Amino acid sequence: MGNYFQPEIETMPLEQLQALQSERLVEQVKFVYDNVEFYRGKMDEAGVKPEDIKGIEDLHKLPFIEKDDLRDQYPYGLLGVPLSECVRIQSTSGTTGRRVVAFYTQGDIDIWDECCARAIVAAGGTKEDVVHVCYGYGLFTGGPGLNGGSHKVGSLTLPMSSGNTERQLQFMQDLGSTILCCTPSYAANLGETITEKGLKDKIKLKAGIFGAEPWTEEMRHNIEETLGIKAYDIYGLTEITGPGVSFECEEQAGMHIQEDHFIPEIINPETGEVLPEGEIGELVFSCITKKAFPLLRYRTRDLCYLTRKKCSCGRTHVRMHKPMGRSDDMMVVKGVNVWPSQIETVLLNQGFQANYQIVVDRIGNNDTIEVQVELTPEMVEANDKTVAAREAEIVAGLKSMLGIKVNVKVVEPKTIERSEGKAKRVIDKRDLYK
Ligand code: DLL
Repeated sequence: MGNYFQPEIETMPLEQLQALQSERLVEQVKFVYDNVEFYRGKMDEAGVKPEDIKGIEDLHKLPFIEKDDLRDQYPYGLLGVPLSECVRIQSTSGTTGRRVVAFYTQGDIDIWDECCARAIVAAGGTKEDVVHVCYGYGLFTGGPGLNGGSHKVGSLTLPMSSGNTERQLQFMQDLGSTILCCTPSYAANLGETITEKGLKDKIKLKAGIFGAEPWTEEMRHNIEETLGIKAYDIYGLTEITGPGVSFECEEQAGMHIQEDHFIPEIINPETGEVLPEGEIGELVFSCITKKAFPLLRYRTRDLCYLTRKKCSCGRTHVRMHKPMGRSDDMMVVKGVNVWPSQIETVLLNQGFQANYQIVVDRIGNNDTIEVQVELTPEMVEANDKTVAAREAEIVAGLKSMLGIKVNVKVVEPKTIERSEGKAKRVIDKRDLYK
């Protein structure tokens, strides 16, 4: 049997859960129709009135919301409450051109904390634990989310944020951290350093809650082995709330979605048709309790499938398989969401043409990203800058656009292989979606 933060909700019989979802959905649809002009417009355009939505069986009638809608409505167009009711914003990682700003009321923060608390308790957390959070703090949701969840559980929270491995390890030993929260690649890094320094006997970690990027079962085994812990997956996205939209229980067999707050659907990404349980497609979420940023039928672009097979932990909430790919070309590199179009924008702004290639790899536990771009014939003729100077300019442009260091190689014209069909601009050697 499982460890629960709120057993009455987490193990609620399906029929009761669906009745609760229906009630909340009906209320939420009316709320967004009345309070968000953009939604009213979308629903009117689709010919759907709030009274047409009588329960979850009518969810499919609502129009989808896409990332481009969020961009077009930046920053306030999707607010469901007056700005004075909002107490926080969070934002997606390092993506200037595609930045999404999500707003929270205090009630929304409470819901988010509750979801993260459920994840921590599912990983065995209690008020006796020391929760070591080295997800980034700030606009990124990782740090604030797990921090809030840990407070709610009553654990001692170490708000370490990311980086400075020496200090992480020192605090881990001195303060007896028992639950580690960070990206799986950073956990693997910590594991490697702990092994190198022979510190395994000096740390007390028992569990880790890792997410924000794709990771494989091999990585899980490696992390569990080097850190001597049980490693739990956690999923979420800024638009929906941040981490805690779903999380693993002790069965480590898919992530339970917090269905009392978020209704999931799986759709065919080409046609938008809702797919039956078990089929792989794009994950879509409707937020039925949040008020400041109440997205309905938001297309995540993450590909996976859902299962309602009974889980022996006792939770009745549906499980999602870990993301198996994307229906767009977003990559998560060093924990940061990166779109090839952002890289192209930087290159074109600096006078290059779209003859480039992006190579993503993982050396040890660290992601690397290299951009190769051809000089244009005009640049060769003008001969007014060295290749090194051009490379430095692109590195700086990409750092400012993405927030991460990208290696850049400027090459001679016509040296990057031309494709006969759709250009293959991205080579991702990591093979993380398995
Ligand atoms: O990454 C929220 C988060 C923080 C989740 C900490 C878990 C832990 P965003 O920066 O908005 O939010 O990125 C969301 O990251 O659509 C997925 O593509 C990817 N992602 C998040 N969690 C996982 C996971 C946070 N466990 C995007 N496995 C999502 C695979 C994940 N991909």
